[in-house]
Amino acid sequence: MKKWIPIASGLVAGFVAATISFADLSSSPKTTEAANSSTKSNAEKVYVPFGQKDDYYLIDSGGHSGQLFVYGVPSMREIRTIPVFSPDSATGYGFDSRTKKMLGGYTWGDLHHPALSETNGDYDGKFLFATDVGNSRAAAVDLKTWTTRDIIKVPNTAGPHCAAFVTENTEYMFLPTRFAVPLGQKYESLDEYHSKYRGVMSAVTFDQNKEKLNIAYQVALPPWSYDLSDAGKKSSKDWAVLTTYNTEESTTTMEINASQADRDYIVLFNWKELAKMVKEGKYTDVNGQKMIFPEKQKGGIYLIPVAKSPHGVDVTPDGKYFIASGKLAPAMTVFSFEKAFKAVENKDFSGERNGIPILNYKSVMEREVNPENALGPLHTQFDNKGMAYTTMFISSEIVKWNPKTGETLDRVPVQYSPGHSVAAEGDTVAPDGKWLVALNKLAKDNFLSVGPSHPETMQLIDISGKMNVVDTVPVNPEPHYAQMIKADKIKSINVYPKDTKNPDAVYKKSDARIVRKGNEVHVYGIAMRSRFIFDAKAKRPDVIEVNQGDHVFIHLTDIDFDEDITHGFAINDYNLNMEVQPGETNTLEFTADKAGTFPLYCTNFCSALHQEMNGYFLVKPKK
Ligand code: CUK
Ligand code: CUA
Repeated sequence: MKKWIPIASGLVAGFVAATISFADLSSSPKTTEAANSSTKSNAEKVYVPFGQKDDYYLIDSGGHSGQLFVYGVPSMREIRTIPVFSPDSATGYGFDSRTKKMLGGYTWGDLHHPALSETNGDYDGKFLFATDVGNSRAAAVDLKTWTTRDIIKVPNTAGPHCAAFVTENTEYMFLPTRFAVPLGQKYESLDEYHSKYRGVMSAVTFDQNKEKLNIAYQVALPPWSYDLSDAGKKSSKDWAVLTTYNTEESTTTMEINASQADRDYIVLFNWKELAKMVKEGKYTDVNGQKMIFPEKQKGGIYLIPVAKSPHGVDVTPDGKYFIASGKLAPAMTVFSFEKAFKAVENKDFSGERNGIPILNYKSVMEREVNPENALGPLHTQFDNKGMAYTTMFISSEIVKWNPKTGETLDRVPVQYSPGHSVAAEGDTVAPDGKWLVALNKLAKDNFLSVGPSHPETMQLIDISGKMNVVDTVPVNPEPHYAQMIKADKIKSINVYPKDTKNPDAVYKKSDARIVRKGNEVHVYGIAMRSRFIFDAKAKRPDVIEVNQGDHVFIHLTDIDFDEDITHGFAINDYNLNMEVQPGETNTLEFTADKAGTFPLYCTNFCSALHQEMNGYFLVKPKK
């Protein structure tokens, strides 16, 4: 049993250590005997016997790895890595022409908040969205194939950290920027920050049939930093909220300067009203985007004062409240949508900033909740009874509380410093209330040492009764947020269906061929157990021969329509690698600039004769 070690520094640590002990917070039995039996029953809770499957998928953000990690719950076994914003040589992601083009030359991303698509406020298991803070992009992942299908670059903005959170029927996801920049990211002196810089929010749509992301419109919010956002639900479904910090508009030493004011704001906006403005042509064209300037186009956007430098804001499953947590203030503040709508209607304003009206705090605030000694509240999740679970970054615990009364119901220490937590079906109108996973920033002494840098951790917490931490597993950087969905909602496919309309696909061995058009060489090839066929009629069907300088397209179809028979394709010393999954057709496009003899081979173990699955790529030197 781990000791509870507060990780906070200075005064705070002393204060916490002095006032909270492990025994106060933990429900764990104290005798060794009892601890053993509790450990055993916990082990049984996470044990999924061979042949049986987990009940939930946990899809975890990979932060600055640019990837997503897929786990099973309750076993907490890692099943898969899905590359999204970074190339991945294990799958050839970013090497084949479709994904290479999609990555647009970027070799990394910072993926924070995955969001599942919703229908009527419930996860529908079709798509997952995520944003990239590092290079201002948004992505859509298809959950039939678990592959990234589209990536869009978001202009006029720099780091859409706060997303993605989708509206009730996945009409929009809102991408407010973390960093304010001049429109078009043009050069402007920081002395002009107030007048020339903006914190742009983008409203992004997704066409599920075409699998295409699109920017519907943007809003030029004041030059502040925008943090977490969430969409309304049920009676608040036309609205969305986001938190702000640095409303001080400081341009240096943010650590100090962005924490001066006692209050920052929540931005509350009605996306139906904004969409209507755009439809009526009430916008300005900025670098090809439809931009709403709130100081010119009044209505639809309001500010609500909130305890300084808030981080998270979360809408309750019933859609009645939104809860903001101040990382610097020890309180969670519950606001009422109904009261906010009334304040909007009555023009119950206490002033305005940058042309946006500020709603009267007292009129909208429901209650401030401050559990004793709970420090650093960040993000809140919910169970099936509407109870809230807030991560406490500084006091390293999860606090369960009742948003309707403010009463603290339960607390459990986690190891250590949780950022987000995620509940089963947590962002829906009907969370499951069975599991909560704490996404911890620090592992400290939890695992075998692998040097100065430690992994982050995830802890599985049984929330069906008194909170009980049943498992701790290491996870790659960085678990910012995750989604947990019932496994039976996901309809993965086992093989790609034949696509007879795809001109690059070849399903019959005798159709494999190499076509030359000037200096363009198109290989229409086949991968199967256990050989390549590039040219069915050639003396050596598994050899590709080109001239130096030729532009080469290798279209490869895996004709093993068989579960789990994926082939790889790599050309030695050409820095090229891709995979073709069962039934899939994929293309590598490159210039054969290096003359010589280069073996090519299958990188993915596919049969007893996988080692024989190879050939040659011959490049005849220029005279
Ligand atoms: S953030 Cu709050 S802990 Cu990117 Cu959601 Cu990481
Ligand atoms: Cu095909 Cu290994």
